[in-house]
Amino acid sequence: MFGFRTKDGRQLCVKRTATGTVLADGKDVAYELITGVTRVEREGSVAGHLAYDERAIFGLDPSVAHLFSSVPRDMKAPHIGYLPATAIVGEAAAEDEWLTASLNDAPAQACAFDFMKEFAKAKTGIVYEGGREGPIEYGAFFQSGDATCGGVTRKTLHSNPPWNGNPTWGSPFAEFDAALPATKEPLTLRFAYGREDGSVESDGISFIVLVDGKEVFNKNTNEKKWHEAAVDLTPWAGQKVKVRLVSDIGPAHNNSWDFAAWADPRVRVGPIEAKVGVVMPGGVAGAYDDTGARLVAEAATGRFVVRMPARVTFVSKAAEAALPADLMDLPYKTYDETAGGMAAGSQYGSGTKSTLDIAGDKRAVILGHPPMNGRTVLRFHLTLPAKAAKLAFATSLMYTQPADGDGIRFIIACNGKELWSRETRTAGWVETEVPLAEFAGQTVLLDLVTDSIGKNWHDHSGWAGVKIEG
Ligand SMILES: [Ca+2]
Ligand SMILES: [Ca+2]
Repeated sequence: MFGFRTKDGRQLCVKRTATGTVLADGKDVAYELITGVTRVEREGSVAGHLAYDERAIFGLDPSVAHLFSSVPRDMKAPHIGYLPATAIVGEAAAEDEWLTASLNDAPAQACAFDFMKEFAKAKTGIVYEGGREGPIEYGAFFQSGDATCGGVTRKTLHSNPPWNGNPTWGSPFAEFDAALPATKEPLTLRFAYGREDGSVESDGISFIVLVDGKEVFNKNTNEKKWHEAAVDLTPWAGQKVKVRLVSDIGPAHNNSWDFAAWADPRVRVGPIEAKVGVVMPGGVAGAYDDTGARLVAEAATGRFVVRMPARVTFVSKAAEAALPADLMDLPYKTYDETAGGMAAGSQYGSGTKSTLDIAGDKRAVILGHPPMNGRTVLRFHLTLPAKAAKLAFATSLMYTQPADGDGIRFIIACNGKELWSRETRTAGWVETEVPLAEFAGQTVLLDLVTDSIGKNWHDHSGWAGVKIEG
């Protein structure tokens, strides 16, 4: 406990409590932070935190200081009304007609092997063409430290492939001797992977996991964002295994700017499914995870079974789009999405209707201009017809970017699942068709997204002729 004196002579004290810290002048609380716990049972709320019931606020990330408020919880607003103690809520947002949230394991969940802690004992090296292995050299590294993807910094093991004087292509790896516990509970390797923000140009990195030489995970990405991953290790329970993480330079063997990061890899003990209850004023018409899978509700409780980690989308009922549907004529909302979350907002006119003239080809558009290190989301809430439909549109930057532009990415996402994207630094209409068949007959959040990739300089852009067609 220690004190501050204010300009008007009052004495404010910071007190540690069981659930965080309080700054107070006697009984007069200036502010209170909740930290170190996932749940508090009391009146009040945490601004922006969407998991609570009448009794408690829950699903709090204990590593984050949450600003507590005496404002009562809004039981009628869309929120997560049930979540098991094994789960916490990351980034979340809601309007009356939808709720999206990132769900992850509570850190207290039992950990059988922590790759970060065991890293000093790991063997690192480079695997070359033909499978030959050598030590870390030629400018390569595989080390522990903070890394940032999509503006979000996490504790990681991160790597760079060999490049300086390397006679052939190769990829860095770290290999761990892990004694997995003999348990009947599921064992799951959990981590997040991504291409670091400092990487200028990369054709992608393949994040590969081998258990005793057997490939159990292989995902290629060139996106500067965290992708959560879960790999089932239950078949190896009770065994001593070699777990190898390979930051592979990709199928084209292009090592350029392959700054690869593995965030918080660990082996979790326990089920990876969580049951999630959601309260929405209009009821829940559809529930999805970010693979596009429809979540099934338990008949008895109405709770949805979610495979963790997941980014989940819940939607209320929406009118069915009559085909062909011109999205310029349908209602939509414009949001800014950054590391700080998602909120209604516009950047340099993003979300407004205008025209773009690209070398004399002038078209009506909805403007897209992302925020710095973020995205503009044009969100349509609608029900797709039962018959398979497709989305047709054209995209362009307003002008070709000069040397200090880092490009833009246009993305189509449906219920949080990315269906299409393209990255560009040059102006020119590109016509695209994206099938929507997998969402036929379903209520969706259809997002037209412009991602700044990093800087939002010269990212003026537009979406033209966006139509849902049969
Ligand atoms: Ca590569
Ligand atoms: Ca940019």
